[in-house]
Amino acid sequence: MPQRASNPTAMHGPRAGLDGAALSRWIIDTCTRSDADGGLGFTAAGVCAADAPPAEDVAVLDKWLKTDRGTMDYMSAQAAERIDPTQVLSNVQSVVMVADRYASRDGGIDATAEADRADGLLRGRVARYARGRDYHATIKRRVHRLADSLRAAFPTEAFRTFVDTAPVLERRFAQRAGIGWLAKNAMLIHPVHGSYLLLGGLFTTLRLPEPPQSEQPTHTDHCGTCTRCIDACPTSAIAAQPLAGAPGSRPRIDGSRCISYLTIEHEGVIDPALAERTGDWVFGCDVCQEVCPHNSPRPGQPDASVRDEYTPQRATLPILQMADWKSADRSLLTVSSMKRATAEMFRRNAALALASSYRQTRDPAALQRLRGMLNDECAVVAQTAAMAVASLG
Ligand code: B12
Ligand code: SF4
Ligand code: SF4
Repeated sequence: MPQRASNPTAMHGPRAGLDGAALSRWIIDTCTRSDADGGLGFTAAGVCAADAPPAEDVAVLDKWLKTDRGTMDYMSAQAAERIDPTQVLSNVQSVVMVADRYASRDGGIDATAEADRADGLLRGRVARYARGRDYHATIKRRVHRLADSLRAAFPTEAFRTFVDTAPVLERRFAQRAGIGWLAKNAMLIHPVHGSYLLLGGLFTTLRLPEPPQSEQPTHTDHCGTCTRCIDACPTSAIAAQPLAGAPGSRPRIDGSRCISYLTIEHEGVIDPALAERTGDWVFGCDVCQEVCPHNSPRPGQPDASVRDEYTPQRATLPILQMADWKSADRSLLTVSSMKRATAEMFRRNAALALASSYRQTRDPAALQRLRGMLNDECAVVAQTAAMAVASLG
């Protein structure tokens, strides 16, 4: 059942004099209480010290920035801030991390996308996180409410909120704050809620003690010997080879091979060896989460709710039409995080999805449309179409 976001009961700030562990508890309780009960309706929340990452994490980030970041130059531009939270907020002491669940456990059975296909149009899939309203706005609005109420109670303290919007290692802080463990597919996984979680939080100069282990447990790694995500990743982006010298057996993600990067972040022509493996994904990719046993249904265990804002509006996009998209067509997507990709990127992604569709179905409409893209006004799209046609032999 979706959780209702409308007509929330007014949220009350912390009572005067509240501090220490009691204040941390008030924050966690307020974040996770439902909107109807005057809370912020997050699936999970936690607090931790705003410490710098340990040396092994810095080594992983360093290696990632050197070899795995592709064209994500914004990541290296703010590397120093990512490993030193005081550069993001001066004198920061603590972090509040929150997580919103955006999809239910479905064991990889994508019923919403399947339902879309009933109209017979050729369709490409959108990753689950981008199917509803833009999570940046959804999470930020509620983290701002928390910051406002704390600011009113502690006017001399400073607060800085973030949802992908500041150079913060969000997964690491979410793990430190007891929300889950960092898994082999790089995702932060909650032992009960799985990995279909989006993160946000705030830095503050307030000192918030971490609640005792009984209330905010540190989750151990529940990946064990499983390698499903590594085996299933279509582009082998999850490097089976762990980083030399790093402790444990965790692999790292080569961001430059990830379909999420290729379809959303990368603006140029995609390496042909990878382009043939993007399948029907036209915005993001969920394969390493679909195969993860922690996202499978658990018979007899009720599934936590997903907020109304994440109700899918577009689980798929019609690729024959998308092949013609101009900037104005993206206005369809302004309330979703899909607005991040340009019209040219959508046309390029449509070309790859048309080729994939033709490989699967031999539908002549897909090949005909792909050939029509050879003269696209954008050189990247035209080159992609040429490469895709050539790959079909
Ligand atoms: C850049 C980025 C991407 C890039 C690179 C992904 C990546 N794996 O790094 C691309 C575009 C590929 C991407 C894809 C996706 N992303 Co993204 N992305 C980010 C962003 C902006 C920065 C991540 C980052 O710092 N990467 C650099 C690596 C090195 O950092 P890291 O993965 O966090 O790893 C740290 C630790 O885990 C540890 N570590 C990692 N590996 C290892 C290995 C060893 C041996 C050791 C010791 C330590 C260690 O060290 C690192 C430094 O502390 C964050 C938001 C943010 N500000 O954090 C969202 C974020 C990570 N993305 C998110 C999502 C939802 C996705 C996708 C699922 C979207 C989709 N469906 O298409 C995919 C998932 C791909 C995947 N399996 O990781 C969510 C993840 C939520 C969650 N439950 O984990 C975030 C947190 C956004 C948010 N606000 O919710 N993303
Ligand atoms: S999101 Fe897709 S391409 Fe990226 S690591 Fe996961 S399975 Fe591989
Ligand atoms: S698929 Fe297996 S190895 Fe990968 S994240 Fe899930 S439990 Fe861990």
